[in-house]
Amino acid sequence: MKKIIATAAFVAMSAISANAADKVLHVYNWSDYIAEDTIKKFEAKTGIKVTYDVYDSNEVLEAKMLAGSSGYDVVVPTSDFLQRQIAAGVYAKLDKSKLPNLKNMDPDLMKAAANYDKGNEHAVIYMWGTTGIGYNTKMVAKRLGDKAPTDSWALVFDPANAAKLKDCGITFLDAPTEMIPAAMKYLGLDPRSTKKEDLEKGAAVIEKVRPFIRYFHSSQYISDLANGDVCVSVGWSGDVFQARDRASEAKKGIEIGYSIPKQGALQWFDMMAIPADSKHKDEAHAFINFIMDPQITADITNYVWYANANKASMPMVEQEIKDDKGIFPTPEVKAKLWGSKVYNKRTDRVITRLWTKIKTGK
Ligand code: SPD
Repeated sequence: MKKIIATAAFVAMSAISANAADKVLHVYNWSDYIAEDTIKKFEAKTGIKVTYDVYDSNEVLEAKMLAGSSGYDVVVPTSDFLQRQIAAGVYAKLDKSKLPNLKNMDPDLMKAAANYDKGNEHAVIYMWGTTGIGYNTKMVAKRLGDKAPTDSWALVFDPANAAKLKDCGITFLDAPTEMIPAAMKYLGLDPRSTKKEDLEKGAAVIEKVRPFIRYFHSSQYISDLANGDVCVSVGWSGDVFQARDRASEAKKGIEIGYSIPKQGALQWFDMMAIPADSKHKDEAHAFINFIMDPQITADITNYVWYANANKASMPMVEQEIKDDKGIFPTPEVKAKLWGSKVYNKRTDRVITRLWTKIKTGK
């Protein structure tokens, strides 16, 4: 009898472990965008084994999504890219009955995200931020004086300033739909304009400072700013704060600042979504729901320095982060932020052509 029970227990255990081993999830997220232990905690809680890959460009993610059969179950496009990918049928509708933690989300921010995804049917906010300027306070002051316009897009788009900063290193995001509108705003144009002539004027601003730009890249600047290898980066809020944090831990006297330029800046939402061809939709829902756990979201914000949209997580977010106006801007600054524009194919082609010319000179 004992032997039968032992055999039955063994069979049951093997079934459980075979089941757990079967449960897998493929996540594709931005680089430097999750706490060290988030995935481990999810695996321990659910028994689902996660493969976690990273990217640093919406264009790269979009190419994979439009090609299909990416193999990914959860991806994190920015709201504007999300919208046109939804229109292309890339994403599955969320089954909200599997997302009880939706109750933790900030209704105002989810309403803002609904401008890109009607009824929040396909996606949930992961983190949000702004695209501004990260700078090495001492290196910039040495070249431009104490009155350096670190609060203005003129710091990087005025050739007189950019020329003086060339030797210490200026970097731009390799993100045409963010850089060209920022240059348009510097000129006093509507950064959301889709008029060809406005986009061309913005691109011309960047072409003029092109000789002074060290590189166009969307993740390398974190370590380069932190190490003093570059002095000014147009970058994403949390990434610049990560650079600041690394610099202060290294104790080499490098101080990094982040500014949302006085003319205004882009505010964006990165959204968790499930590709329509995902083979692990239950696991994907479990992951999205897990991320919306208030403590898990707070841990991520505390690690990556990005604002989240999870109201219930706020008591667990470090005070230093909640108080930082570069992460959670004041209402006055918020009023100057603009939302990502969703470009149609024609405008997208114009932007791609202008960007290629900026980067290659052709
Ligand atoms: N390292 C994480 C960067 C996340 C940036 N999201 C992209 C926003 C694009 N507007």
